[in-house]
Amino acid sequence: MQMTGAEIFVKALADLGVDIVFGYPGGATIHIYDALFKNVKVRHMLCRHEQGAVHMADGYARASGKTGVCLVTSGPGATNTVTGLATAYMDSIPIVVFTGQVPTLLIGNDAFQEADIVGISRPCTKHNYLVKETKDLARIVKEAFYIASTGRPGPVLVDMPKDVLIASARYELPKEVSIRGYHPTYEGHQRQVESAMRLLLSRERPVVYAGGGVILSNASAELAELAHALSLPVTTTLMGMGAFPGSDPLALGMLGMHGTYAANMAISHSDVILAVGARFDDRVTGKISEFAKHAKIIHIDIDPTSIQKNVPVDIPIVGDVKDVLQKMIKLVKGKKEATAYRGKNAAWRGQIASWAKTHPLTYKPSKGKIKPQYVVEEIHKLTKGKAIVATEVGQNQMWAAQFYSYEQPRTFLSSGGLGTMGYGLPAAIGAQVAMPGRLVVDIAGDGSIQMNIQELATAVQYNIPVKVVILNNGTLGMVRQWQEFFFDGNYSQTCLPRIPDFVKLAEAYGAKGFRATKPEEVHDVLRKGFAADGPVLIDVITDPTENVYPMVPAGAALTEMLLV
Ligand SMILES: Cc1ncc(C[n+]2csc(CCOP(=O)(O)OP(=O)(O)O)c2C)c(N)n1
Repeated sequence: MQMTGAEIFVKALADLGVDIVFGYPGGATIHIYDALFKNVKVRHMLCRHEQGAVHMADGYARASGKTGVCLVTSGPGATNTVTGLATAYMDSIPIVVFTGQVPTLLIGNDAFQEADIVGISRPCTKHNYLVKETKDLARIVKEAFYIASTGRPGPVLVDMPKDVLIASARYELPKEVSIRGYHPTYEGHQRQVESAMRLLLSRERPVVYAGGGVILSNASAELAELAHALSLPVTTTLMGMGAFPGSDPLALGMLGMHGTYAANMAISHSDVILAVGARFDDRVTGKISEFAKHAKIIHIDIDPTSIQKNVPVDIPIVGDVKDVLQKMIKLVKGKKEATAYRGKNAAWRGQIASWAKTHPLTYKPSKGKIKPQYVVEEIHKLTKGKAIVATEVGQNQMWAAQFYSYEQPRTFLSSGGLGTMGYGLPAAIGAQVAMPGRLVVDIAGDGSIQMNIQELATAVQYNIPVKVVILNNGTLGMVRQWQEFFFDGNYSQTCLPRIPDFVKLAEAYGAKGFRATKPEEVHDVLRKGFAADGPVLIDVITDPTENVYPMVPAGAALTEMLLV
């Protein structure tokens, strides 16, 4: 049967099981919108900004493990997705962004609303396509989903010229996908796995350094099993929060610039590191020549190019984290070597426990002022640690990582790699769409929330009951903190004057607004806000002078932490 490109596109989405598309229409995609109007299978959520739409697709993907989908028009619609693409690219999140394009004949002619989005997005997508013929459309849609979700996941962009969407062709969705030169390695090499285990068991001061790859490969259960079999202390990156239960006695919390004292000391004094689905980001390593100087490094990653990229690795294992951990578990499970090893590293665990005891994550309460850490602790108490938490970027993000204990994967959604202010609210909406039964909280800063606050309108339109908690310190807190520490307190452009009345703003959008200005109000205001129906914004006026500790100054070694 002949169908238009627009109809083929929508049918392909339906046949691939896409249940929701986050998007914003325009002239180049108007035929698709007409086809969507007539298709009942694919829901469309109308966002208020294309950047919001991509972050929603991204939050949907992080919370559910499914691929998120975004649809925008050509030109400015397409360029507005770039920050969202780069955000997903840095954090290896599977999304597919579909863009409209001017008619093929006009490409390169400075046509109205033309942008070379394939060129622009090349460095921040895993792959991208310009569809040249209607007959290729269904195949390309299928390939895009395949590439986004396999191997090291990532964003894929498909650019669709208007004439391709108008012309007709037969609908043929291929059964299988095969792409020349693209064959991710899933199975870890058995002999490498064996040498890794030999190395690990020969050492006494092990640390597991777990990243977002553990979550992406759904390998949290395996990580816990291996760690428990050998009593391995586990530290996670920001992206790895929830990959290992925060309350587990073996959990050290986050490492790196704002990591715990115990995690940073353990990494610095370890003699072997098992890096699992992590990429040795500079926020994690600090001064690279000082990083884990005494340790041999085993690195498991599905992406061979991320191994040896930042640090020399002694035993590389390319493969799916889940497969490799399963192989490792097989080698030690129930074996007497495992029991012996738990004895062998006991002294080390004792040392780590004493580090954790001398410098726990803490803050000084101050009379009359609301401490942001306290707010996060209260959110944790009230949600019993079961919420899905999205964050914006800055101090709010770090406190959300430090003072909420994440017990399960896919419960902490944050822009780790790119550090995108404005990510949290749309990501929270996307997560709530994916997980309608869960409580989803966006922990926000007063600066970041203003970057995509228009998406409150989307939440209200579709009655998405996200709860936004603004840690309102009246400043661009994280930058202000750097100015205080490293620029003699020259607070250049970090004081945010004219902050809107967030409660009134929430109400103007049709959401509910609450406010706490004193410590004794925090608990009740949060309780009321979380219990209220629909989208809610809770403005908490916090101490503007509060800083995030510990802090490893940029370029310093992990042992050179500034402590409270
Ligand atoms: C889009 C974008 N612009 C600028 C920055 C640089 N930046 C990092 S943290 C920060 C301050 C964030 O302020 P706020 O949202 O109020 O959060 P707080 O640090 O006060 O919790 C800024 C400006 C960024 N990360 N992203």
